[in-house]
Amino acid sequence: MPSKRKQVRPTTAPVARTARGAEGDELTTAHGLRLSDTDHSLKAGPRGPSLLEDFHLREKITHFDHERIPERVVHARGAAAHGVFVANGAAASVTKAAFLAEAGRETPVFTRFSTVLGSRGSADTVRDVRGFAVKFYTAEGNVDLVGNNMPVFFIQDGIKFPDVIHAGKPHPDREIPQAQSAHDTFWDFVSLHTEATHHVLWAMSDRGIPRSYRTMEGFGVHTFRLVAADGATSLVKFHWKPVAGVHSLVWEEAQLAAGTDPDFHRRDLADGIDAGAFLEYDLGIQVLPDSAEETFEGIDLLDPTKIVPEELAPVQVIGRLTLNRNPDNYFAETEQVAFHTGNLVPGIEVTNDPLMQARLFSYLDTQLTRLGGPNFTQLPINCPHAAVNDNLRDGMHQTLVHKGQVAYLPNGIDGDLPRVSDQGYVHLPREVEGPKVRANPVSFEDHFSQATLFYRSLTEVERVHLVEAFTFELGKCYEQPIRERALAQLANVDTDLCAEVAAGLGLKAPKGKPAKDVTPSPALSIVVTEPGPITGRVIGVLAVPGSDLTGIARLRTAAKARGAVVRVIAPIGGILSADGKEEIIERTLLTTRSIEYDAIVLADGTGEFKDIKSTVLLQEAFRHCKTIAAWGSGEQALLAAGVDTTAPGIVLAAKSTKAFTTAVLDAVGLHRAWARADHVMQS
Ligand code: HDE
Repeated sequence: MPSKRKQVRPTTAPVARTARGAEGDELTTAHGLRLSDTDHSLKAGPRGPSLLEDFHLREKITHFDHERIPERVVHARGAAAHGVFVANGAAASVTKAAFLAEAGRETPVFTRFSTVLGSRGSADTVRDVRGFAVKFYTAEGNVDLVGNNMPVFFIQDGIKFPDVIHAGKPHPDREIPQAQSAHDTFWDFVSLHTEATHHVLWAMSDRGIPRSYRTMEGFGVHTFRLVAADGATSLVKFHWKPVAGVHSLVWEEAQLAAGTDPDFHRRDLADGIDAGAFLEYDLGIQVLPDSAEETFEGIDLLDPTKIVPEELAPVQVIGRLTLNRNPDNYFAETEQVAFHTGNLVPGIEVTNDPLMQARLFSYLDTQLTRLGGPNFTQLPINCPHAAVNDNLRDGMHQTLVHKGQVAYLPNGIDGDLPRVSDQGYVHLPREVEGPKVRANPVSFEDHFSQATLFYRSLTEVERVHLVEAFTFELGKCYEQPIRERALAQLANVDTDLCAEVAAGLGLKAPKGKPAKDVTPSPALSIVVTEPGPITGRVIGVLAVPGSDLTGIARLRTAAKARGAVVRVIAPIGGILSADGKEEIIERTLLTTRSIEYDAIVLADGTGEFKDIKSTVLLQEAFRHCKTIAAWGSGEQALLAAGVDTTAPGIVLAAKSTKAFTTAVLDAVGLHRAWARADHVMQS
């Protein structure tokens, strides 16, 4: 007997939708009444008061008054993209979840990147953790991998989350500073709460200021349990590895960008996708044996302040994520997407990591307030692509018109449908025992050894950045005892690190007991020595009337072939033309800053040109160790701007040739000429 149960969407108006999603071309009220005027309120005479009777005025203003929903408590500032995940089959031995295991299976995804501390309108490039949340619309239901760009977290137990967030958010009395950790309450908390040490080192490292979402790693943070088809289980850590490599900004650049282009990361994401330079990440897993102790090489896998170094357990790639479509509407998609760590399918389970356990409660709970009730799964961006057949009914914003009489089980009226499935999610039976306590395992007490491991795994230039970041942040604190406590914490990480930060603050370095036998993990460093992909990178070419337009076109073609773009910068706007060729001027010295470019190239013809703004542009690019290049008379302009053309990362040529463009693009592929950092300090 066919089921009488049906879930149908409300009948849509019998009018075709236009490209912008509207029904027809005529303006109507929300109730479909066509309007003849939307610019004048109904008044008692042209100079008279407005009339309460004006239903259009009231509807228009009332709807406007309610346009905002509560922003996310954390991760309010975000940007997102649609894409696809394609599994390569390598996970088949460890999980029965088809979207991960089946070679070639394509799963649509929606990925939202975010900062943690700032409000929705805050700047993208602040020093902070980045969220990396992926919703997989699998055939078995939605799976959310709600990760960050750092593999560890500030706290070991979710009950501390309100504490760390309250400490990091602006001070409650004046609501400053916005989207910053460089303030007293943050450092007060993390210096007292030493389990945050490892994470604080990550946040103060270059990972806290990514170049773009494209060049950012992602981590599941917690250990998950995968279940294979034969029931065998493994403990795993998830990693997203960006195909474009891991790269960051430098701090001064991040600060400049926060002012000149607060949308730096979301613009880069959207522009890249529009230009066909899609974002790509490999999904990898570290597979660790599922033992009773839940440890690996002495590392407690339930402790979210610990990593498993890749040298001990290699990351095995199980598929690739490609982000290839921008959202059509920020609010409907990016703002309304609702992630939940409990969205799982058979083959993936959570572990007893006490941070993860609290998250399993929090995400569903927060959506009820943020999205105004329990029916947010019906919003298009949250709708599973699998069939939904629940007995959940009514509630705010119910958009389904459920039919029939039955919304319960068991039932005799509707054939006892919907029935439970033999393919359904079964929690793996596992023993749970122990006294009821508010306590952590003893192994959670090691708060420093992995912070030491992280610091000692960095290259010299990364260590310098880390020291500068600590010195900057602590230098912004007003309370001396907080600085001193933070130094005491660093003394237990590394003596040199502590001494250098102390020197920068003008304080005496305290003594500590840093771990001695730490084996560095080179995989933690992000400095590259071979040119990598330059997809999505931006090369600014400074040109003037009379510049060599053929050379610019050659660079553009070569850059485009490698997924990068060239933007022409000139003193004033318009079009440059010579010998029948034209170049549109995309930026003028008034509308640009160095932060927009990964490299700045001076075209032949700029030799006599000198302007304080171009000098600043070049000086900043020089200080930030970006590629600087010139051909022909461009070299003269470089010298006139005070650029040391003998420094590393400066590419010069008499003419624009293929070899020159290749050298420029390869230099961009190194991300930065870090060897120049010494010249910068001396100059
Ligand atoms: Fe979240 N987190 N979180 N978090 N989190 C939220 O959920 C929470 C944690 C992460 O783009 C909220 O929908 C608790 C770790 C991302 O929409 C909220 C704890 C990691 C996003 C919440 C944590 C994350 C969130 C706010 C400690 C990395 C943005 C709005 C137990 C593995 C998702 C929302 C998006 C968002 C709670 C810790 C990642 C309040 C209680 C660890 C990427 O539910």
